[in-house]
This record gives sequence, C-alpha cells and structure tokens, in this order.
Amino acid sequence: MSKTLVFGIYDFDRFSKHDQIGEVKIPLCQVDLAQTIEEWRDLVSVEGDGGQENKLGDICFSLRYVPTAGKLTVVILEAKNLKKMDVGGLSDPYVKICLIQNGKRLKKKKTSIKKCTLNPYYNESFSFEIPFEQIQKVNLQVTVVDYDRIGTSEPIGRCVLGMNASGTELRHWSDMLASPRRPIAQWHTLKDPEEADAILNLKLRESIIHTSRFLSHRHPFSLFQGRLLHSEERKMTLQPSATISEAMT
Ligand SMILES: [Ca+2]
Ligand SMILES: [Ca+2]
Repeated sequence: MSKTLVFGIYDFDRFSKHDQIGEVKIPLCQVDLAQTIEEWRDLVSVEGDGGQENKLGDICFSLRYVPTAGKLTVVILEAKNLKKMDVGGLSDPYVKICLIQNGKRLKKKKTSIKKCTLNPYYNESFSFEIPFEQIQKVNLQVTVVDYDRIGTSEPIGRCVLGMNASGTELRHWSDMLASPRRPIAQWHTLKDPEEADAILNLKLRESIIHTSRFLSHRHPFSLFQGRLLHSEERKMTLQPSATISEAMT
C-alpha cells in the first residue's frame, strides 16, 4: 500500500473549533524522495464526512428599517442545506427571531414549522418597533431550530446582526441603515449558536460608535467607514499564520 502525505490548512479560531480551509494530498509513490522538492499546489476543499458535518446551512432574509416610523421589518425568505437533525429523517425547521439589548431579550417571534425538509421556504414577515436612537444598540438574533414533537427542539444554527457584528452580518446591518425604507436581502452562513452569541458580549467598538454618532440622513454612507475599518481589522487578525505555527513549535 502506498502512503499519502496530507497537509491540512486551518483557520485559527481563538474561541471555537478551528475551521479547515483546505488540504493538499501528495501520494508518496508520486514523489522522488531522493531530491528536494519545492513546488506550489492549489488547495483542495475538504470533502467527505468531516467537511459536511461541520456545515449547518445558510439562511436568507431581508431587513428594512424606516427611521421616521421606528419600524424594523424582517422577512425570513428561505434556508438551504440545513443540517439533518432527526434520526431517520431530515429536520423540521422553523426560524426564531429575537431582538436583544444589553443581553436582554426585548422581543421574540417565530415562523411556521416546515416539516421534513432541509431547504425550507418561508417568505414570512415580522415587524418590530425600534426608535432610531435605539436601533444602533440592538442585536438581531436569527436562529434556525429543528422542531421535535418529543423533547426540546434543537437549535441548528444562528446568526447575530448588529453594529458589533463583523463580516456579512455587519454588512447586512449597515446596508440596511444606509438605505432607509428599502428592503435588503442577504444570505448568511449559519454558525454554531454559542459561537454566534459571542458578539452579544462585545461592546461597540469606539470607531463604530464614533462613526454612527454622525450617521444622519444627509450622510448615510458614513457608516461604511466603520464597516471597512472593522473588516480590515479582522483581516489582520486572520493573517499572522506565522505566529500560530511558531506558537505550536
Ligand atoms: Ca431533532
Ligand atoms: Ca425534528
């Protein structure tokens, strides 16, 4: 039997399981070990059980905020590739929406339950009253849950939006604020609920508070500065792979 050398490349996550980015497999029978080999290979995505099991699915919803009326409308559109949560079945997903401020749940709403599917379609609309002064202090927690007739329903995955979010979640929230009265739809990759909730404990960053203070209808794009700053910072924290490998040696 010939052996294969596998190089796995991971994204280091301080607070949760590291995500595998990809891998390179080299069957040892194909290389001449008598020589030094120096070459570039493309990363291949990880297939099979390990890769699939980690995926919780994706959800699409739209957000619309009307500052004058202080009204936030969330339309849960659909979800896809949800994780299978029932033994001998699929999942029976519904979506729970919570508004959270200072760690407290202000309001909670739910969609209908779609039985036995991993790709549910809802198109259900929910409205919340949030005055303009408050909209930048709240978080919107969207959880996909598998309904179980017996026992407690199991959360499948979650995303949390707000000014202290990052990536797609922050972009969706700031796009909504920057385009008052227009519904903005976006897909989100579901995260492990605990991991997604981590941002609820984060304070708003100074730069963002500063920028959002100057948010007005005259300067709707001032928010984007906050977003760009934020994503730049994230990139920098993802980059230093050298530090990680040094730390491991
Ligand atoms: Ca279940
Ligand atoms: Ca179920």
